[in-house]
Amino acid sequence: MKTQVLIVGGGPAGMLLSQILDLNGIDSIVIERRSREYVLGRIRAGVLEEGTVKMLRRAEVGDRLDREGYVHESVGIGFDNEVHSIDIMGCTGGSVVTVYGQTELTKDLYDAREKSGGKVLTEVEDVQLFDVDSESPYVTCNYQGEALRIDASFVAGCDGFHGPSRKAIPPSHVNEYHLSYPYGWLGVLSETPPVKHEVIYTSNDLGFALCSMRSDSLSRYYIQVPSGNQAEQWSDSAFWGELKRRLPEAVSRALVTGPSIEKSIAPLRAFVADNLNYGKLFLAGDAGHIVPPTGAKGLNLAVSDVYYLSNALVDYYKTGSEDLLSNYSTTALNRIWKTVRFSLMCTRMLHISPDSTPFEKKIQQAEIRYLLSSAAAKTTFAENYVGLPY
Ligand code: RFL
Ligand code: PHB
Repeated sequence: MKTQVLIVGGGPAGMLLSQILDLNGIDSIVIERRSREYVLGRIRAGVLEEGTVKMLRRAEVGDRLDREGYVHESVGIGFDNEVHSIDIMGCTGGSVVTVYGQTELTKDLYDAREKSGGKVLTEVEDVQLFDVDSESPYVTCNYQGEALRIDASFVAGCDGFHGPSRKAIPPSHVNEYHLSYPYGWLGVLSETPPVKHEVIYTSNDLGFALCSMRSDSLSRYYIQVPSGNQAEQWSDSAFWGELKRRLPEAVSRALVTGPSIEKSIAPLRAFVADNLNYGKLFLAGDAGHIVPPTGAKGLNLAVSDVYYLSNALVDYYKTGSEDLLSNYSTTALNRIWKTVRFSLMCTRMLHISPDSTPFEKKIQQAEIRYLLSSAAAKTTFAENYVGLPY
């Protein structure tokens, strides 16, 4: 098989890239390790930046999002037994975020690719990348029991943190930066109405808690738990009890609980591969970086990477110029590092770290009080939360 752009990974980054390339007359093949059902069943992100929404509309997959997504003009910070609202729309002069599940967004992308006859091969095994630093890169894999070779002009590595693409860059060509936290997020999805039409990030001495939603009848909640905890250790009643203890009392009282329909633990960590390009290989999304979920940036960063990469590929095929492609890594990393900074800042400000000193705890509280009392600090927070421009 042969294509212009071979895309490894059919998550949001890979599928969005393939959709935008198609709209610009560029041929691509997506190869995905999992089944479509598996990919669409992964409960993950929920908060979309304004730039992400614009990109999805530009990719002609914004209709359902515009109909069903929930526009949020503010975000809540639970602190000192109260919810303090930050008016993100007012602070930014009109920007908002949209709550729309990653599962829905990915479904829209799979449906759009299917409708236009896109080549998306799922349940592909043993993907290996070859000669990515030459003019003729290719990938081999097993598909439906047969060995397959796909030749391409470019390879887009959109295969998440554990995929093979990043490993095709020799260690001498990339610096990797890692940070891990001694805690994770235990997340529960439940068929209950959201406690408030606002995402609430709560800091409490017992640990961080987050109230979010997917629809009027579907809620998503998280609590900070120590690393090493397993989701099975947490019964539904233990989860709800702990969540209620951490939320401001008025929120706890209003919380409607019910059986969990999904429960999982995500470890918190940050990672950046400080070079997203090697020869004809370009990394985008979680393949190149991971942020802790505080601030809701992972999926949004995947989309801004795709913005830069798709522009560069379209420009190459329209004009023959490789300028944008050569600058892709530097351009994307500029925004990535600033967004990692914000995610780390939110994580540090809102979580209880088992090894923080009493002095550090006081500073952490002062940081939250400063945020809630300063118009300048709120504006800085809001500007990052709605997404830095690209
Ligand atoms: P994905 O979604 O991991 O997709 C990569 C795809 O590559 C496939 N793959 C392979 N395919 C072929 N061959 C191989 N050898 C392969 N190995 C892997 C995988 O099966 C997969 O389908 O990466 P992508 O596309 O870069 O998208 C990134 C986002 O999924 C991720 O950043 C977000 O989910 C992070 N995230 C959040 N981001 C936000 O912007 N807002 C949020 O509110 C938010 N909340 C979250 C989150 C992530 C979480 N977890 C579980 C880590 C909440 C949580 C709990
Ligand atoms: C979610 O709705 O899953 C969500 C919301 C905000 C975050 C992370 C996840 O920061």
